[in-house]
Amino acid sequence: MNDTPQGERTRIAILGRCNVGKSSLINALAGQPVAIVSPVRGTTTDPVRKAMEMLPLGPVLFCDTPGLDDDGVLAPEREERTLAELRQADIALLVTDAPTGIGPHEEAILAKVASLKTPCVIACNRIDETPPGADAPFGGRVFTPVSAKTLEGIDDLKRAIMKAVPDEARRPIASDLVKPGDVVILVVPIDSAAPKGRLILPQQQVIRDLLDAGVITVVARERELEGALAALRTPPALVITDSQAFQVVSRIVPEDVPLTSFSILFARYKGDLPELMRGAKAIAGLADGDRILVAEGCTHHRQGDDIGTVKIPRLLEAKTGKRLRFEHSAGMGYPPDLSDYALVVHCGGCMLGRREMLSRIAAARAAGVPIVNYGVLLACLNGILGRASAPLAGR
Ligand SMILES: Nc1nc2c(ncn2[C@@H]2O[C@H](COP(=O)(O)OP(=O)(O)OP(=O)(O)O)[C@@H](O)[C@H]2O)c(=O)[nH]1
Ligand SMILES: [Mg+2]
Repeated sequence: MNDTPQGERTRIAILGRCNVGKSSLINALAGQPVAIVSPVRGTTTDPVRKAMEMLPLGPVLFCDTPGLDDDGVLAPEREERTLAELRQADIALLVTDAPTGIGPHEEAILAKVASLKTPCVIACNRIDETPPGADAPFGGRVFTPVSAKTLEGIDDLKRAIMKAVPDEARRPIASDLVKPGDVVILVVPIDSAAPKGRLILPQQQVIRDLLDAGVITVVARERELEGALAALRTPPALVITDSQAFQVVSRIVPEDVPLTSFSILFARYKGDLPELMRGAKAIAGLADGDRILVAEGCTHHRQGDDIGTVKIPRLLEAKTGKRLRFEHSAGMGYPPDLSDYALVVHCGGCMLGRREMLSRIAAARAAGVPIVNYGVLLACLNGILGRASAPLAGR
């Protein structure tokens, strides 16, 4: 259960004045002490993330943020970090109390949340001390009365959060490409790179997505693919393969059967596939000395033939025949100014939420810089992008 990567979790940013009970509410929602609580104002000094399972919503990532102080100001760098969390959040949870309701600080937060178009849930905490009367200053806004101390209203707050989760956060991965009752074949090579005794997360997610939609899923290695096709009375509605096996699979699957890859499905699920495909077209126009940004969403341990620092630069130079200048960014260190780059190559973003991926893609577009991700770039360089993206055209 703790294996869900951050990028797959519904992100909830908790905002509000100092000492209003934000950290206490996270603990109450989690049912365990995960955040530090104290009567000292300004206890939470930096955003703190906590992953948890909130049934029936599933995996969520709470981000506790420092409160605005009495003047409504934060040290600029702290404010920037809080805003960065808010930009990534699927939902904002604004915490206040009955005496204050929606005061100037809350208004300022709501204005920011509204400008980001983030759904917002308002909690009125400390109802054990001050229950909100009919005249509580909430300006007609809907709020959930709670007490992080007595836990009154916590279940209502969970329901309110659940209702606010945008449909966008529950996007299909492959199920919208087929109909209930259709048969889909997944081609999963079992080689030395496959983890022992299990499937990798994207494969599990696709199977779950198809099962939820009533789609019949057949899983086979590439060696058994011909047998799987022969065993079906009618051709499958779709074949999804690991990209590594695409060439082999492409020769086996008849031309009139739609074929795509896990990476292309996830490029769409996570980002903006048409924009990433436009980005791939820019590869052909690269020139000597062009600056290329290779951006990754996490700071993982790099192995000898690391994809971002070794494989992709090598492949791009080999395919274009140009001397390119590569620069790298990791984690949240995505450069604010992209305008000097000829191309941005981004990782699949498994540690980033879709909102963050889309905002990175939008930043590149705004700077007039083409952007592509690993999956689409590799599909393009291997000459399979056309067939692999055809089943997703217009979706
Ligand atoms: N009576 C009562 N006290 C509460 C409630 N929620 C929080 N508190 C208390 O209020 C104080 C501040 O709570 P925190 O959860 O640390 O508040 P915070 O908003 O995270 O504060 P900062 O991190 O400083 O911004 C603590 O002493 C809590 O025990 C509540 O519902 N009722
Ligand atoms: Mg706190």
